[in-house]
Amino acid sequence: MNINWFPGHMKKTRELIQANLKLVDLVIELVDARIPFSSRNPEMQILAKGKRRILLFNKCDLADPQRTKEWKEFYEAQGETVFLMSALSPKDIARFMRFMDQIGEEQQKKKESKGIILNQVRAMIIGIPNVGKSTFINSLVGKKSAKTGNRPGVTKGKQWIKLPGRLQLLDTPGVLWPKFNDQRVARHLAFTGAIRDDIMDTETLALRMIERLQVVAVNALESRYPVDANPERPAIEVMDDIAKQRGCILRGNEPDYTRVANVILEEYRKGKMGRITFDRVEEMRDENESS
Ligand SMILES: Nc1nc2c(ncn2[C@@H]2O[C@H](COP(=O)(O)OP(=O)(O)O)[C@@H](O)[C@H]2O)c(=O)[nH]1
Ligand SMILES: [Mg+2]
Repeated sequence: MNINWFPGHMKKTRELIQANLKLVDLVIELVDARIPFSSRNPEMQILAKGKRRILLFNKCDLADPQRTKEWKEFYEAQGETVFLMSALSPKDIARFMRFMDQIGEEQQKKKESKGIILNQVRAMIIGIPNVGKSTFINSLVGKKSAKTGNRPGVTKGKQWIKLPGRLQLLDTPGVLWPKFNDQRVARHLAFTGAIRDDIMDTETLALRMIERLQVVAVNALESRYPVDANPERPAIEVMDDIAKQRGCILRGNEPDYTRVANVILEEYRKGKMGRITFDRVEEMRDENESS
């Protein structure tokens, strides 16, 4: 299975992000905690050069906490500021707001030392499709904030959301295109639903996902269905067993691959298999070193 997907608007997107970057002090880059490597567009680091950046791991409620910790340490060792959360958790949103107050104060102190008074910190949110940008913005907006509307000196049509404290947020997030030279990254994006299913063969995708789950989450697979998901077993046998388990059977007793594939993909994406992370620090680190 080869996943090739090149959005036509890449250049335009890049230009839009660059224009918006000029308006902000801070970039909040969202990644999916289940794929903290695959959901990150490396071009972001180049685009946002010189800006204060926060790397926000979203959907932590769906990710394996141990793997999340490893990825956090991995990025922190590279000098990134990492914040872990779920955009659906009001507690996490409150914690994020307190964190932003801290960042606001830091930024202010930096500017004060240069003789500039900073009343506000302007931020923009960036991330690939489906990472939770809109959900996050909606959760932040809640009741306590209001849109400030157009402001003089700001590109026409830009809306700022005033949050408690010093933070102002650009209401339109920057949508990054996913980046994949590598088929593993592409598959991990597809497993989590970051790439639309209809651009590839769902049955093959589910089969690849089983293969990966046999490595990263064999227990989850075995207790969900239950099947023998021993990594030594061919994924297709595991898939056949799941089809039987779920009654996804066609006339003539053949497995209904289309149906079982949808069951598997949907149950993973809804978190019904448990908290599973596909990206592994040790693998991605090896890849970085070999490239
Ligand atoms: N479990 C979970 N789901 C989330 C979280 N954040 C967003 N989602 C879901 O992910 C999907 C995509 O979110 P959306 O905000 O539309 O992503 P966007 O394309 O980046 O704006 C939606 O179904 C959200 O409900 C999260 O932290 N945890
Ligand atoms: Mg959105």
